[in-house]
Amino acid sequence: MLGTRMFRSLLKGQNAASSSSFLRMASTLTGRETLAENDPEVWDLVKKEKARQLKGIELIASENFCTRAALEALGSCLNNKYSEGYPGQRYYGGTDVVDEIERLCQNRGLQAYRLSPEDWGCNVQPYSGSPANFAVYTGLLKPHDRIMGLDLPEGGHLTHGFMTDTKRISATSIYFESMPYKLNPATGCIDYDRLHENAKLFRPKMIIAGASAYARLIDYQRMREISDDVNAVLLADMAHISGLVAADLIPSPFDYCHVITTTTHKTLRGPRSGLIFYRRGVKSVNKKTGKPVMYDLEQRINQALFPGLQGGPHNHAIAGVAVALKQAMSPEFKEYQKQVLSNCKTMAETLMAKGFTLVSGGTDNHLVLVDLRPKGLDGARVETVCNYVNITVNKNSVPGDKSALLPGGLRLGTPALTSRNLKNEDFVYVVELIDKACKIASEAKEKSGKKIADFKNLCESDPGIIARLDALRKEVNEFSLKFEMPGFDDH
Ligand code: DSN
Repeated sequence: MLGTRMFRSLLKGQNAASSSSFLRMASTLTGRETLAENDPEVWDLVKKEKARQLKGIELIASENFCTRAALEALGSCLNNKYSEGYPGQRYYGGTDVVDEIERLCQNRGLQAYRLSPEDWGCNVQPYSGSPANFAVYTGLLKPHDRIMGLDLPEGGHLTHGFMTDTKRISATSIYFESMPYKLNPATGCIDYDRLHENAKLFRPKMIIAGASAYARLIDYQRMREISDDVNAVLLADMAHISGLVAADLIPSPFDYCHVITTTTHKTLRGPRSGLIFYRRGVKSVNKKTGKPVMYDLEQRINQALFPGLQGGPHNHAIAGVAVALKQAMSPEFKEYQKQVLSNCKTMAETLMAKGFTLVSGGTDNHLVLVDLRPKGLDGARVETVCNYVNITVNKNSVPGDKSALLPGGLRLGTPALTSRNLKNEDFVYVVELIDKACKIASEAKEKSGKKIADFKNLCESDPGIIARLDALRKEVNEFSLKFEMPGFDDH
């Protein structure tokens, strides 16, 4: 953990490793040199990024600050080991230890979500969420089978089948036929009735329940009813909310879905990786014979992942995920996730009190989606101003947007700052800072006109705007540096 003190020493020490030590080490490399000694250029960039994270306000809803313990596993000798295959069935020697690690991670994955190994299995090898999703599609679908996912501009994810009128963008829309489902424009929530109607016409083989910019809870029971009605597999991509599900604070996709994927670095707060959970055991009973019909998801998904799509598992990431999953079973983690939700409610209420419009009118999870259009603003301009003042956010499309390049919304999440121990009153102040950034954006827009390029130029050249940006950045930095950050002291 570190705050202002370490930040100052980071800034002072930025060029500490001399070029002569670099040359000496380069000619007699033992492999035991520090990064600072061996590659000061990369070391300085790492420290620069650490300083950016420390002095900034991190509001990207999918980001978090991984713990030091999990990062230690990630930076360990486990990086060195090849182990294609699965525990007990590898293509290389020397895999006894990584077998233990992978089994430990699998078991912790099941425990963290309160699953029995008779009913569920867990593949811990996906390199991240997109490869996890693609492995599920590859294992369970034939090329050109049909899928339905929440449309990307309405809060879905690229890998849920995104395509435009003119182009198939995601490989999931190239290799499979995708039809999106949408939000109800009146409520900003998923339109389950329309999804059901369209599913009956489109007859998808798979329906995907999951989102990357949706502030409400998903009705998995309803989605399962729709999936059963059209005989589709129900996949939940819980990447954004997997920490909240582990903490048992929101409805669990495990109650209704056949397969569940997740990344491990968002609300779950582990290193970057992915997990796939699949049902196993008895699927149904054959009415004629009375014999049990078993799920066949395990073999199909495991084979699709390896050897179908991936090579050697990232054993260092798997170990880091195991550490994060153990943390996710602790009472502290539950308290952390409660605070993530509470902070998000405070952020939503404070934004609305300041006249901001939220898609769906609020939040039930870790993020809010702000519709900036009623304020005469857009996500691109506000993101630009926020960037100048070290508030990290992302522009996001909101329902009804015409342009993907100039979307009307802003996505804001609480997981990362809550890991720095910000509480409700701190989020009231964070909203003050966002509001100030929006006011600067409004003024700069008025002065610069329609083009976003002119807006950026003005932010870099207008003395009045620059002075306001500088003042706000100072306020942001002074506030952020009060809070410690998980991870290593200096990198
Ligand atoms: N890039 C992630 C997000 O920001 O939601 C999704 O993969």
